[in-house]
Amino acid sequence: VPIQHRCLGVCCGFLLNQHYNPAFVSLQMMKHAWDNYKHYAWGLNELKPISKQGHSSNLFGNIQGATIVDALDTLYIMEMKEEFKEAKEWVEKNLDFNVNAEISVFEVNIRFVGGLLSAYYLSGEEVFRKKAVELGEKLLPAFNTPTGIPWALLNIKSGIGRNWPWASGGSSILAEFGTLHLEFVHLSHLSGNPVFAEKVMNIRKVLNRLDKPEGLYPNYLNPSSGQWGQHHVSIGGLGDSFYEYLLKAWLMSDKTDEDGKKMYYDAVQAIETHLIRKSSGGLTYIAEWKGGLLEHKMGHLTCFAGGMFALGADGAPSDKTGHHIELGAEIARTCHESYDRTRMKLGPEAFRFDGGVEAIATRQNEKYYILRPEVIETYTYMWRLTHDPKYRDWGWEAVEALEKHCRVDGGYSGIRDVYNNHESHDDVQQSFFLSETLKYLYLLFSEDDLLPLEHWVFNTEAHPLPVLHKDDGNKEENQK
Ligand code: DMJ
Repeated sequence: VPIQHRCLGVCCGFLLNQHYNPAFVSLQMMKHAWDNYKHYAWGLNELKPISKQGHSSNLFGNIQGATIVDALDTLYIMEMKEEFKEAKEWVEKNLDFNVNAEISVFEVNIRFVGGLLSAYYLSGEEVFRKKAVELGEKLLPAFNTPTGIPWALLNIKSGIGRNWPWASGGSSILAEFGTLHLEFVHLSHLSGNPVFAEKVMNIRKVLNRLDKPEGLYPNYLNPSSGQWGQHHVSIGGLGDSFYEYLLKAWLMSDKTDEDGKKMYYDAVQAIETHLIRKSSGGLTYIAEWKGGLLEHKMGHLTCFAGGMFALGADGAPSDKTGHHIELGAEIARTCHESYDRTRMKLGPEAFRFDGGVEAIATRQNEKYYILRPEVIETYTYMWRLTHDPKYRDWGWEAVEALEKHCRVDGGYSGIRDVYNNHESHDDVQQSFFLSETLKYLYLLFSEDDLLPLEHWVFNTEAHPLPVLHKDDGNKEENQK
């Protein structure tokens, strides 16, 4: 369908008009999110779209501009040239890492390092490469622990690290230290300095030496003793992107990283045996595992796994390829149900399969939706890998719901209770709405040759990184 550049006034009007191209609608959504951020919160981390002011999250300390850096590649991909130019100028003049800030190593890596790397690879502008490497160097002291498993939090001025006070027995978190690999391999590739790749390959070594209960990876690992903390296993929060990065490390290495491949498929085997269940109503879900007992709950975050299983299907043992695609399709269906069973047609933070319910949140503190991308992300992978039109239909349902319930004058806001008749807005426009949710929507409705999956892998914040082909010297990086 040719893109029709028409003026889109108020949301609901254009949604009813089938002549509009859905990719163009996602672009208009991006424009609304960006323009309001620019107007009310320029240079700050995020936007509060109801109170129309900046929002600062302590995840980034006082590093500023999270939305700008997270959005750079989406602006580029959507060909929002003016906006990309002003974002680049802001990065050149204002993005400053010489600050006294305690930051989350994981969040800064996936949003800032990932965002800068993608902006560099897409645009070729040297400033992004330089800033990515400079920030990568600031993160290195986080690895100064007895095992080399990094701290969760780091003061980037003093180089002093520590872990989240709530984490079991002073542990580092699997999804945090396990989600540095892609970016750090690229940092070595772009800087010529092997230290980044060495740090993340060492994490692999530590993990490979450890016994895993039932072949599963607990979410907590103590960086001093090198021992697991509580035996909690999750493919959602605290575990999720660790598994994603095993698969993507192999794909990004042009399929030379055999160790990453083995770790991924072994982990999926254990997940299938111990965590994946089918409800009596026929919905496949991924439960959480606590010391051998299952909690029949699935997080919105866990919904990314549908796309991951489908993306990994090709490399699975030959008799399992179809099975992994099917697993992806089943998870996509379950997550779609979690949206469809709410009043607002947007999914809750977590939904349960016990006490007589299926794919429904039962606790008040699990009923919120904060503009998260994982369900749309899975639709996008499923569409690319199967071309079943239902995934575009489901993506369009999400667009309609976002426009109806999350769009406000000052941008897009999360919702406190998706089962309620009336919107109670949380007043935060998360930076990942621009980097992930809107980008995956745009890709879902675009042709497959826009960032083809054979040549690009998306980091966990949806920042595309190129596959390092065998003749680009990646072998060397994978052997470190
Ligand atoms: C993002 O920052 C990333 O996708 C991360 O892996 C999980 N949480 C958010 C989005 O929900």
